[in-house]
Amino acid sequence: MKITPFPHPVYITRPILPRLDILNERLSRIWQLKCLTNYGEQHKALESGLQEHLKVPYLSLFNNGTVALLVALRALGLSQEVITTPFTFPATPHVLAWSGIAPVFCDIDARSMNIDVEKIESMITPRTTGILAVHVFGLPCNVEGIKKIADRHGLKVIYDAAHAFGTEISGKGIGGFGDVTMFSFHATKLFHTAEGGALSVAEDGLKNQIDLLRNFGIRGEEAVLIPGINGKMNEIQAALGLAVLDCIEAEKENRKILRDIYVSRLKDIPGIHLMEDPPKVKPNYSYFVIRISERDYGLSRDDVYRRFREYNVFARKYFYPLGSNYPCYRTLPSSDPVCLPVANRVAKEVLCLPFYGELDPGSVNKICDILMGMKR
Ligand code: T4K
Repeated sequence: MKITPFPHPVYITRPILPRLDILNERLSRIWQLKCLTNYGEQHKALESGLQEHLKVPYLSLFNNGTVALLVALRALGLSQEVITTPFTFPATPHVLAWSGIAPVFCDIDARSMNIDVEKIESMITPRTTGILAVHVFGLPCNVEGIKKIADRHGLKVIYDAAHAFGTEISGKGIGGFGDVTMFSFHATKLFHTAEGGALSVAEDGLKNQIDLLRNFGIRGEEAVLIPGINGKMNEIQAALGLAVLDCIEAEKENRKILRDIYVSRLKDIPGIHLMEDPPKVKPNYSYFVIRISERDYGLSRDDVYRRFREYNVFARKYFYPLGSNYPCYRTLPSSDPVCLPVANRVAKEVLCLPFYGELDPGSVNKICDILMGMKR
């Protein structure tokens, strides 16, 4: 049977939109108080609500995840070289470059697509000050392995958990590992504030330093202690976040249903590989990712991506191109593709399929039909 294209574009994601009347109640309160930013009551409520939801000791909200990462690097005093992954969104290596730090790209693990712990140690030099690892697609890095290496060499660890809102390892929130963890609350993320982010840390001293950096280094009305930046989340973002937070559990339940359909339809197709949840990990259902082996499937990832577009399906090649192949980083010694064989292969195989709670099961089945029909 001929499959017809979707009548409207089907995107990789759509943001959770809370009921307008619920959001309006919060907006009315902001209008009443005329406090639009600089830590009002919405901000306070979201900061403590998320601290509890994410099971982290301390949390600071930010206007986006990228500024949060910049502040994390500054708060930990990182400099010279930081080891990171090339398989990530541009923000990860860019915050290093913006901070005058050289990104040193380490290859990734073929299964998890996260930084390969076995390869980190060989990249450490006297100039290395830290590790910036990414919990790609919401599944955790080998946090124990990274901790051992960091402790052995006196390195700081920052996790980019932009994708990992709500992921847990053995009941512990993902933001409880490393020195600092960054969350992104961009509209494309599971939880969002349109634009926004947060840092979680284990110690109150570091939280105070982060909060100082987030607000220009200002302490009180008459003291500016350090060169800070403007990283503040405003009241309207925070109000949206509070309304979205109430929708998160229902969103995850819907996504689980969709994921189960994808898995049951795609798991036995030769050449299509699905991500598996590692043991002891509570997944957050942030992305549905397939990897396509051209040799076994008969079509390349790029073929599949193009064919999907003919059906109005806008799958995404996260993360292609690799950070190490951007013109601004490809001359770095660690960017040599010979040193990054897994990342270079994986970046040509991955495809993120449409995945959000509002997507109906019929559409997911149709996306699977399209994928399976491509080979005929
Ligand atoms: N680290 C990692 C690992 C990250 O993935 C990110 C962000 C960061 C750091 C930085 O955090 P932030 O500073 O952003 O807080 C999107 C996001 O723009 C980006 O924030 C995100 N990662 C990345 C994974 O995805 P694009 O270029 O794919 O976005 P865009 O505009 O093409 O959106 C994708 C689809 O989502 C659209 O086709 C339709 C849908 N969409 C998007 C938006 C913005 C909507 O339905 N509504 C919307 O408002 O990067």
